[in-house]
Amino acid sequence: MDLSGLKEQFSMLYPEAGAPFVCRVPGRVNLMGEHLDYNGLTVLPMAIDRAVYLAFAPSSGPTLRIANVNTDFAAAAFEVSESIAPSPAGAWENYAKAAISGLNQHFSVTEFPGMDVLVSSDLPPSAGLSSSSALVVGFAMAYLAALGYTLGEDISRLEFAGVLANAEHYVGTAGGGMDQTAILHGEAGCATRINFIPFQVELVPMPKNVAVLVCDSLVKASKTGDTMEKYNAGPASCNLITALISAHLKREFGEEFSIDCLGDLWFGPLCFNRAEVQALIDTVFPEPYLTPAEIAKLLNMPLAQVQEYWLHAIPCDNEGLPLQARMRHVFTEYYRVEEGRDALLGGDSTTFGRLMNASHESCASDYGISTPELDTLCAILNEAGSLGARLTGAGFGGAVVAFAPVTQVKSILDAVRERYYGDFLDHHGAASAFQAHPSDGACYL
Ligand code: NG1
Repeated sequence: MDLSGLKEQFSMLYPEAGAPFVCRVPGRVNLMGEHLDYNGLTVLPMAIDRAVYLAFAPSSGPTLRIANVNTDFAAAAFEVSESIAPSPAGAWENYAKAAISGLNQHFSVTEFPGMDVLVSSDLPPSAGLSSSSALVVGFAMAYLAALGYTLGEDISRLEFAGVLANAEHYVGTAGGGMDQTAILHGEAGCATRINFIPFQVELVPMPKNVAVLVCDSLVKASKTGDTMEKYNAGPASCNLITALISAHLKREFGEEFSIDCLGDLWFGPLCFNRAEVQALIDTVFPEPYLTPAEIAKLLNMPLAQVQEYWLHAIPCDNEGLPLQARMRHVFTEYYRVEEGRDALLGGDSTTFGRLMNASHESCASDYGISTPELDTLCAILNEAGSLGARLTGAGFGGAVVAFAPVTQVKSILDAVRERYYGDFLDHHGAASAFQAHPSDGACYL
């Protein structure tokens, strides 16, 4: 990134502003643990060497002006206040509004500083590499500085990540805290194993003999409209599964036995082991599907209430809701994260690759978040010599991640360029397949 060029552009755009500060906020690729974070279950992503850069300077009034070097994202301005109304869904300034609203609330801000910001990025948007969370973290870092607070002193990186994970719900997605945490805690050469109950980060050194490849399917997974609804069906299904398990636990063991999220099965007061969780799942979900009427009966609730709480957000076909498969994904994926972490620590990239393939299969068959393009990319990567490949991030488009022997990076990327971008898509997408290096987390430069 040409930082002096970015600063010059900033000064031309905002001639009355002072010399800008700059922060670098990386994207992340998730290596293992998809759709687990909002369940309070462990994930294993890494921050990458592609990032969003923000040049920013505080201004005197309470106005925030933002612009992007990429003119697909139109310049915008809004007043900072106690309650900032969102722009229409999909507008990129909502990420700034999300970050600022979150910090205003966290710090109980009453005097609102303004700010001028220019954004530049080499992180592909809507590719499952967390460009949206990188923006939220970046705007928050800039606003934190405008408020006169210091990251790491006035608020820890972990607390900051937690505040911003909730703040991002402002844009309408019901995501967990994986992205913001990975982006803020990355370290060169390491993956980050993120635990949510309790909230903590473990750095896991990556094996030296393996390269991480990222290939964008070029099917945009921007979380607006349709894709946001598809994404939010995941958290809604898991909330419903949680309610059904809670109802069962209460019936079996008494009123005090309930869980708030699926992670509580392992990490809450119950502290179940693998066999106990498996037995519970087999009991509560003996059949692949549950109809709305069966759900209402199990929850001892009127159907209308079940509809209002959960079903409006979850697509349901004639057979009912495939809750058994959704739960199977959460269960098996959680153990793949733990086995994957051990494999990385042991330098066993072959085992990790095998787990990646199993994870992709589970995301596709049990969680229903893959696409023909993502499946094709994974197949091409494996046929070309990868150790394993899987979709990464929310799914429904976006990118896949693969492990490759370091000696085969070029031949594998060439195969993807020829067979996926060439034959399959008939598109010039050479720059969309690249090696990603585990990198440091967000920082002020
Ligand atoms: P991406 O791939 O950045 O859209 C989303 C969620 C994560 C997580 C993953 C699936 C947001 C901001 N991010 O990530 O919390 O649930 O999907 O593992 O909602």
